Amino acid sequence: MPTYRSLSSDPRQGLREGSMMEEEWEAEKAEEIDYVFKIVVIGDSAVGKTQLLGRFTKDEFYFDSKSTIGVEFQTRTITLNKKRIKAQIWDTAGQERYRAITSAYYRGALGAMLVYDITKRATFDHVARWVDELRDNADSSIAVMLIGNKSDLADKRAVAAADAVEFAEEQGLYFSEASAFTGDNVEAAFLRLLEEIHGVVSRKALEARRNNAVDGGADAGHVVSLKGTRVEVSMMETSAMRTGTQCGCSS
Ligand SMILES: Nc1nc2c(ncn2[C@@H]2O[C@H](COP(=O)(O)OP(=O)(O)O)[C@@H](O)[C@H]2O)c(=O)[nH]1
Ligand SMILES: [Mg+2]
Repeated sequence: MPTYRSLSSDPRQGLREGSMMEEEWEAEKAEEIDYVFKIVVIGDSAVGKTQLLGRFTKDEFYFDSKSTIGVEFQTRTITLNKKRIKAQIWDTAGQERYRAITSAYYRGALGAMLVYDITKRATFDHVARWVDELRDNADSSIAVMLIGNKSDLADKRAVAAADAVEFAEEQGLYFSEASAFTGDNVEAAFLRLLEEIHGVVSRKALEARRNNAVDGGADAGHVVSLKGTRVEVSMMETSAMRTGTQCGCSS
């Protein structure tokens, strides 16, 4: 059992290592969390993954950020469709070297933010590799949002939004440009991803209930675990495509 620590500002900060799962569970019950959705942030080094995470979870941008600040994940709880959803967002913490990320990082992830830097062409050229990495390591139903970060540096743009749109369409990804620096589109992109995950998980839970009803098992009609991280999702029905460069998320 890995002993990950979170620097999130929630009451579980400072958990004793090893007993985290149990205490998290208690805290989640107290907070009445309906789902915990694990999201991984991936992409080349220095594209702004850590800053995007900071922007979404704390509405902060760290001017003195080091390339690695050693935080494995951060959380933020939001209400979506009347459900309390805790986004547990994992950071690569400097392991972006090709194939250096272990499969444990991807385990149980329901969503991925795949980030490139619009001012660095190579980071976009490597996106296909990251998609392969996801296909090899993550659940096939994982919802993926491609993010062209640093949209505030439009004068240094090296990747046309149209190229990213085309790639996203081919690969069945959602797409948005964003800026961790200004905050532009960051919230919208994360909320869009969380909505997609919620859709997948809800459909999956419904299916499981139907199957139970058909089987007439003792559990018929019983709602399967609503813990997002524990719901097994093996099918992706969502294929709605983003075609604009702006995230069309409704919040
Ligand atoms: N102008 C601008 N700089 C950014 C943005 N996001 C991150 N950066 C900068 O890019 C560098 C790498 O960011 P970081 O989040 O550490 O990248 P990571 O390696 O992908 O986690 C840092 O100097 C950040 O301040 C952004 O949206 N706009
Ligand atoms: Mg980082």
